[in-house]
Amino acid sequence: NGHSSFILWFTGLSASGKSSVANAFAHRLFEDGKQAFVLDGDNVRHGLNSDLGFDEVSRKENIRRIGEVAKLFVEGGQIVLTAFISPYREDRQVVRSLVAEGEFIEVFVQCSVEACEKRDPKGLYKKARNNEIPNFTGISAPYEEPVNPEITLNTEKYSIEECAEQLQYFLSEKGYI
Ligand code: GGZ
Repeated sequence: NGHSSFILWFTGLSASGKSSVANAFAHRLFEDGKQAFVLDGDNVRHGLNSDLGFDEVSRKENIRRIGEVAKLFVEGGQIVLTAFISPYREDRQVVRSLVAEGEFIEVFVQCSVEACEKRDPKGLYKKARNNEIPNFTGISAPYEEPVNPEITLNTEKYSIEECAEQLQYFLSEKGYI
């Protein structure tokens, strides 16, 4: 469909697997000789957005800035993958509207709160249950599921590699890669 640079916008709960699938897919692109860049909490929340917390206003600003950065990547001809909870539908819609039609691909990383809480790789759900972390997504702050994501990847049913494979298949079917 003519788009060689685009945003793969992963959205989902903490511990749903957003960064893992994004990195697995970026690796596949690299092996196909395609350059891609992953933006996630590790390289954005500790740097550019280190002034932001997790209240609603901060999350909106977090997503707004990431959207603008992602747009710059697209203008620079890159494939950019973003892995942030991005819990508000409206904020994801704002990012979608920053780029041309077809250049924003919403990837819903689906996984129930129960399963994420069971994984709890950083012990954050436990802390949230003990009221040690306020406004925790899925526990004490909302997550608005996408209504019409371009693709849904279910990490409860499928492995990280299977999800990366499903994404690869989808994008090649649609002519993106
Ligand atoms: C949700 C939180 C919170 C709260 C810290 N709620 O599993 P992680 O650790 O590595 O991913 C989560 C990350 C979420 O940051 P995002 O920038 O993706 O969020 S948003 O898009 O909503 O702005 C989690 C950690 O930060 N974390 N406190 N209260 N996740």
